[in-house]
Amino acid sequence: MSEALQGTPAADGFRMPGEFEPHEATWMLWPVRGDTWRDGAGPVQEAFCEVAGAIAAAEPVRMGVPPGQIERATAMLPPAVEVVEMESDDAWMRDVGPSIVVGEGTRRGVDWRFNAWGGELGGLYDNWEKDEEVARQVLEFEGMDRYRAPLILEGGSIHVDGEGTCITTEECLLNPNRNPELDREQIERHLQDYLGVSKVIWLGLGVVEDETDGHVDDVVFFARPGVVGLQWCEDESDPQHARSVDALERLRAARDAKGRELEVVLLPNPGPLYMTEQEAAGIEPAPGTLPRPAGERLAGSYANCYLANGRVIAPMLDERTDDEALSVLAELFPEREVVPVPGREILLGGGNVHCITQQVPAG
Ligand code: KQY
Repeated sequence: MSEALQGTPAADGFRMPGEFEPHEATWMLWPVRGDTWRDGAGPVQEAFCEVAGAIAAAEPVRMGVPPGQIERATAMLPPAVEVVEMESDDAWMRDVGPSIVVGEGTRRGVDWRFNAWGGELGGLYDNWEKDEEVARQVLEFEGMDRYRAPLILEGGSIHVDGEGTCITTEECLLNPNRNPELDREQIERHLQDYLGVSKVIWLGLGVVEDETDGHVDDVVFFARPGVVGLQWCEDESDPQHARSVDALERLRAARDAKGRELEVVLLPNPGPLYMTEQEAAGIEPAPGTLPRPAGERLAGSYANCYLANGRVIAPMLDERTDDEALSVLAELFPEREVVPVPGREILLGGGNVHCITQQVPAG
């Protein structure tokens, strides 16, 4: 196992690029858990193949697959997707993969600590040993040196603009189930040190019933420096409305690291969406993992899209709002092709396209 570097990315002159900057590749993990995914994970594997294919048309995709699934994954995935043997506890590469930072002529990775979204205080499964090893293995595969960050953090809880700004939520990063020994200032300091940012914009709550405790990647994303897309709930009777209003007010009041105001583009809110009886019946409950009962509200969001080279991979979630979401994204990204992919099966596991991908920025 490779030794972690001493020091921090910021002190060594590294920064995390925005997702909208050019990529060398994208990493994903193959879903298998019957207590997260219904019907033995078959339907969601199809959905992962569609996402992987949509990205692979634009840049290389590497899929981490456990040994017992190599044959099946290879048969199902588009041939352009590289299958890499890798164990994981579930399939959320955004959260368990490395945040890759770039410096003068080289790239390195940040390997965050992980506790399955809350450990003993609301974590989603009780054993995450394999997930803890994913970032290191990805970085070894890429031949990149590794910083081991002292912070428990999932990649879906931060977004950066590559020019010194990070957006996150208080609900997640200040949650006592992540880093209870650290206060807001200390957490900001770690974000500065490990992401190479100088400004942190704090939103309040994430989306309603988000099992990750309010990941920012279901709320907002940087389309480019100075411009964000925000999930916006118009319906005042929906508890999501007050959260959207608060997020909009905070974003409008904020200045980024370069002192700019943010332009905020509003995306529609799908649903509200709920787990159906039929979907819930296909999930095999297991002790020590989050139950996924029928009737539960799902944390659907078009903000959980992924920016691949020249493309926006957008989850389709609700036929009442999908077209509007696609037109807003097309207007927001005139230089990219907006590619719709089926989002429902991935949403049943608690996340979406952004949560299952992790970019390797170009060198
Ligand atoms: O980055 C994300 N928002 C990840 C969602 C993880 C869901 C775990 N079941």
